[in-house]
Amino acid sequence: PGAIYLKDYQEPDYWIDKTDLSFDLVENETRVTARLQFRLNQDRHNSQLPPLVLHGNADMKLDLVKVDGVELTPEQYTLTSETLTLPISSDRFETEIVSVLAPQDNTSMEGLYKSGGMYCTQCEAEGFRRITWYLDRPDVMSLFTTRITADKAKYPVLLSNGNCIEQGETEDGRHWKVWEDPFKKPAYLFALVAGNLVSVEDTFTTQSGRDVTLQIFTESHNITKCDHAMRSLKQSMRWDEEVYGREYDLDIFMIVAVDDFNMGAMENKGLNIFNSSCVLARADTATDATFQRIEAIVAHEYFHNWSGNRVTCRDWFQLSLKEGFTVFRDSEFSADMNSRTVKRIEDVNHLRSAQFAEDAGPMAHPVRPSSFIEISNFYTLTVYEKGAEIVRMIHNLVGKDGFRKGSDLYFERHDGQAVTCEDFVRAMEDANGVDLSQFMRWYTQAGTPVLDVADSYDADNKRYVLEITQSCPTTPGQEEKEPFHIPLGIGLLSPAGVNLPVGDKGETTTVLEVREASQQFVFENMAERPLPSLLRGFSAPVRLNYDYSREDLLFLMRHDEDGFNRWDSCQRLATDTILDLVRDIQAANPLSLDSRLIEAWRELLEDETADKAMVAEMLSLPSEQWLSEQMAVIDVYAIHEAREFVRGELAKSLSEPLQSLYRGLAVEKPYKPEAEDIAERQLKNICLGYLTELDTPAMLVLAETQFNNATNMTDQMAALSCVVNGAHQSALEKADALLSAFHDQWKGDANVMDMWLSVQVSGARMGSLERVKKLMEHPVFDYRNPNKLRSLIGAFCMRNLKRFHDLSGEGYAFLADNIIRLDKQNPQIAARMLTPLTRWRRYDEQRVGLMKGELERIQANELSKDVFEVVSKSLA
Ligand code: BAL
Ligand code: ZN
Repeated sequence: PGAIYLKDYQEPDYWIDKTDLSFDLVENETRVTARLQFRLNQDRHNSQLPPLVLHGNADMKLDLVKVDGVELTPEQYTLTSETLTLPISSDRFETEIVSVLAPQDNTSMEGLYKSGGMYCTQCEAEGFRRITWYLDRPDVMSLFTTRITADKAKYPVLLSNGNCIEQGETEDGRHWKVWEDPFKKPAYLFALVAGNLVSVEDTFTTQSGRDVTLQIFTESHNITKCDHAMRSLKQSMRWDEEVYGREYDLDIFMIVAVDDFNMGAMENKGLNIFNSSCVLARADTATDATFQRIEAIVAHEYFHNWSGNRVTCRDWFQLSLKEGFTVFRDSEFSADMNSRTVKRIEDVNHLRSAQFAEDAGPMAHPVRPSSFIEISNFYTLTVYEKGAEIVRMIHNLVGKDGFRKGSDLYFERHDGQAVTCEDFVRAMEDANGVDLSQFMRWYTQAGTPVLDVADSYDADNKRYVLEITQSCPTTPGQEEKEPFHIPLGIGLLSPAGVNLPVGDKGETTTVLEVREASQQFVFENMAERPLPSLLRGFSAPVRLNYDYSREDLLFLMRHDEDGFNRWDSCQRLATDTILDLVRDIQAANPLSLDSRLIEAWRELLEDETADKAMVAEMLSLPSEQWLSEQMAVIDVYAIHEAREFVRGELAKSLSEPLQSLYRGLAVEKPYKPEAEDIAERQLKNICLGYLTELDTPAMLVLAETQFNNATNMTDQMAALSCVVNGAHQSALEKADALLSAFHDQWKGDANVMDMWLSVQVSGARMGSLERVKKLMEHPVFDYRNPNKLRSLIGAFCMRNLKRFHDLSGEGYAFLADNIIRLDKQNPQIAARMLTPLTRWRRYDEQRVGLMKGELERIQANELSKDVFEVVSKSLA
């Protein structure tokens, strides 16, 4: 398969003004009749009429083609596996095309397919071409009408985008509905659902006083799990009005929960389709993390109505135009609903441990890629999370009010259009009178920039100087990098711990604009040598090196006014300590834990006035993924051993304060998914995690009691996880007993069973490959369901690093076998699950050989474009 390039972008030859679809849903055979009104794109062609080349897919059968009412014979058109080409003789014409589909056999979960007993669709990015032949590209925006006919008893609910304008019944037990979407949209936003569903309903009154009906549809046994999503939806709608001035534009907004879904959710106009794991929650079935994820994803999909649907992408290279902006929007929403600093810590933690790895691997690509083979492979952390960081940097550069002026101009200027990342940045420039031309490099250059910071102090002249050098590692296809425009938030602390004035108006934080490869920033009138607090709030997605001593880090943990940097200093302290131990393990030295880490943890545990959410974040050790990123050659076993050693030593040394904090927090109260309560549960369960590292029956009883008495899933799952992951030899039996009890309690709940699968394979103690293989035979596992694949195979290969990277190579062979099998069923998921093998160059020689061997074994198969692209780029 070949690549397509951004530089080759051309407008389409024709526009589609109207799209009129009719679905006849019949078991085993669905007929789709598409009547399309075309108009020549005069900007590209004045007189000559090019043939019409429509996108399609080999899985569809073509039953009929008419142009302006005249049926074409097969000699008159050209049909390939990917296109249908029709001769054209007029600059305005209408086509009628009938395609025949087999949704029940569609396991790719792109286009129209069946999930459980219902029909549903997923069209982004290029799924619509599996429903009918079409100009399936986001710059072709059309008005859609959709008629759905199906058996009334089996599919009482028939949904599509927009408003239902007609409905009726036929004599043979079937019924039909016609939906009309008054807004032009690209085909990727089309959606259809037909099923036996129930709904919860609410209303929202917009700022201009219009009433909007809100509905969440689900299978009847899940109807009690929709309240949190509904509350989140209403909060999102209000927030978008208040913060961005954006009002909802249809009379009805629908969300449908489906069990089989490749992504988290999809923002189809007026009819969002959600993976059930991202919408259903009840206190006893979902953890705090799930509640928060639902709040964020409901908001994200809702916000797309403006950032994505009203203003969409010209082409798929611009994906971050809608995704980066919308992730930024949902992240700010979550920050406003919960703790801003904690949200920032969570986002940055994710970015640094996973996106930085992507940026350093063979699939590294700019936030706006310049080429791709399969666009599905570019729904990445780089496009989403780093894309959001770019938008955040603009926000930091132009300020809150400037950003609002820019977004107002962007929405006003481009409403109803398909545009580019330049258009977004230009609106920000024009509204604020700033020049962001150098800043645009963030969209075009891949790789994580590195800032090396050195400082000097001239006591005679009371002058302090920060010397900043930037560089960016090479990435595939990009040897040379030009300097980035980097907003660097900083503060300076006096030796007494005072945050000194550094800004023009005496502010204690200032943003330095780094633009050169090497640049100096001078601070006058510094009575004493200060300690810098650098990259405050993680003001740019870079790696920052400054030679902090451990005393410096402890000092910043205590005195830095920037909450994010207090946490980051704590992380650096733990990272440095663990990496020292890794070196000791490699040198076969005896291990002993730096007492400064113990004392820092003690201080955190004993500080009764501290913000609990912050303490919980600070007590969480850096992940094995993040630690791996710090090593030139990743030593999986040593990282695991060192981190476990630190957990064990902290638990031993701090057993008393841990127990006392735990007991203080273990008070029964009604469950509320609100920031303060979430922080208390999180801190309590972190203490329990450390305590179950102690190989004592009493601590096991503590966890077991919590498991048995829990009235919410957060506490029950945390207790289970502590026993499973903290399980010393003596506790393994107990862990199995709890897993079995949990299974019996929750086996009827698919989303809870996903957690049950993950918890027992993501930690090294219980998560053997044998267990994974055995669970694949368990009745709750379903190879066709992406959530089950992610929860079992994904969790083992991505999180259980010690077992996956076992030197026998069995983990690698297991993943490769499954990629080969899965590629025939669901290429998107197969390509995504391949990620751990793509990092093969980062390991020791033996693992390099084993991982590369498995990639080559995969490559020897006939592959989808999705897997082909990832494998071939990984081996290049
Ligand atoms: N557009 C795909 C799902 C999402 O990012 O909202
Ligand atoms: Zn999105």
